[in-house]
Amino acid sequence: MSKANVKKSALITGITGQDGAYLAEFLLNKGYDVYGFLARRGSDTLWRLRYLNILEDVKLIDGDLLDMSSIIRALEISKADEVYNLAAQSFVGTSWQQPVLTTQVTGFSVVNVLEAIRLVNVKIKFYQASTSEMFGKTNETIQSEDTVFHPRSPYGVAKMFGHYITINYRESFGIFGCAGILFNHESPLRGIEFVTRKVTDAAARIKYGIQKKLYLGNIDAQRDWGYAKDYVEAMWLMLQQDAPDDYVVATGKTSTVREMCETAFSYAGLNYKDYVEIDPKLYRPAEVERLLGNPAKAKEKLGWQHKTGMKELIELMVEADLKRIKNGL
Ligand code: NDP
Ligand code: GDR
Repeated sequence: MSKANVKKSALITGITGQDGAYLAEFLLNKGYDVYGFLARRGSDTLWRLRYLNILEDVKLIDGDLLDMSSIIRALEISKADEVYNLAAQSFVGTSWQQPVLTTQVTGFSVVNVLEAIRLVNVKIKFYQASTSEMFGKTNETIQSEDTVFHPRSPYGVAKMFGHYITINYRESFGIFGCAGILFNHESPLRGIEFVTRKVTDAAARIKYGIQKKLYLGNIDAQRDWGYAKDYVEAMWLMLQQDAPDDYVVATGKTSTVREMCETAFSYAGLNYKDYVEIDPKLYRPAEVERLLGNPAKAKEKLGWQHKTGMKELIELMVEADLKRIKNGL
C-alpha cells in the first residue's frame, strides 16, 4: 500500500464531550481510524457517541489526562498521526468552585500530552482546544489572533497555560502544535449546564407544560455563537496545513443571551418574557461581558467559514429538545 493510501489514525481526548463526538464522526467520514481517550467515571458517558451512532466505530482507550502514563499508552496503542486535545473541565462556572482541579485538568495536563508526544513520536500533530475565554475583559470590540488576553475565570487562566505551552513546544521542539481559539459553539449535544442548551431545553419543557420558569444570570452578556458541527472541521483543517499556527474560529456576529432566549422561545411559540426570571446567584464572580471573533485568518488560510448562524443553530437545538421531550427522554 502506498503511503497516501495508509489509513490515518487520530486520538481524541474528550471524545465523550460535545466536540469530541462531532470530531470523531467527522474523522470517521474522512476514513480515519479514530481512537478515543476515555476517563473512568461512575456512570455512563457514552450517550453522545450513541446519539451519532458511532460508538461501534471508535476504539476507546482508558486513560485520564492527569495520568501521563495513560497518555503514553494511548499514543502507543493508537499509533496516532494526529492528537486532538479536547478534554477539559470546560464549564466556566464550575472553575470558581473547583479552581485547583480546573487548573490541573484544563491547564497543566496539556503539558502531559505534549511531553507524551515528545517522548513517543515528535512527528505526531497536535491540536489544542484554546478558547475565546482567554480574551476575557478585552478592550477590543472584535477579537483576533493578535488581541491581548485578559482571562476572567480560573478556566480562562488554565486555558492560557495550555495555549502558551502548545506554542512553546512548537518553538522548542518543532512539534506540529496548533491552538484553535474557538468562540462558543453549541449543538443538541451541548451539556445542559451551558446557557444555550439550558434555554432550548427549558423552552421545550415549558412548551410541554413540564417546567414553569427559567432562571438565568446575566442575560446582557454577549457571545459569538456558532454550530459545533461546523467548528470541528476547522480543527482538522489546522492540522492539514504545511506549517502549524493558531487561529480564531468564530462566526463574526454576536448576540446577547436575551436575544438568544427570544429566538428559542419564539421558535417554540412562546414569549421569553413570560418565563425567564433573573437569579442573582447565577451571576459570575467576574464576567466576560462581550465576545465577538474575527475569523478572517481562518477564512484566508484554512478556507474555513461558518455555515450556521445563531438563529438557525438555536432553532435546530429547540427542535431537537422538543422531539426528545415528546419522546419522553
Ligand atoms: P465538554 O465539556 O462537552 O467535554 C469535555 C470532555 O473532557 C469530556 O469528554 C470529559 O469526559 C473529558 N474530560 C474531563 N476531564 C478529563 C480528564 N481528567 N481526563 C480525560 N478526559 C477528561 O467540552 P466541549 O466538547 O464543549 O469542548 C471541547 C474542548 O474545547 C474543551 O477543552 C473546551 O474547554 C474547549 N472549548 C470549547 C468551546 C465550546 O464552545 N464548546 C469553545 C472553546 C473551547 P467525561 O465525559 O468523562 O466527563
Ligand atoms: P461560556 O458559556 O461561559 O461562554 O463558556 P456559558 O454558556 O456557560 O455562558 C455564556 C454566558 O451566558 C451567561 N449566563 C449563563 N450561563 C449559564 N451557563 N447559565 C445561566 O443560567 C446563565 N445566565 C446567563 C454567562 O454568565 C455567560 O456570560 C463556554 C464553554 O464552552 C467554555 O468551555 C468555552 O471555552 C467558552 O464557551 C468559549
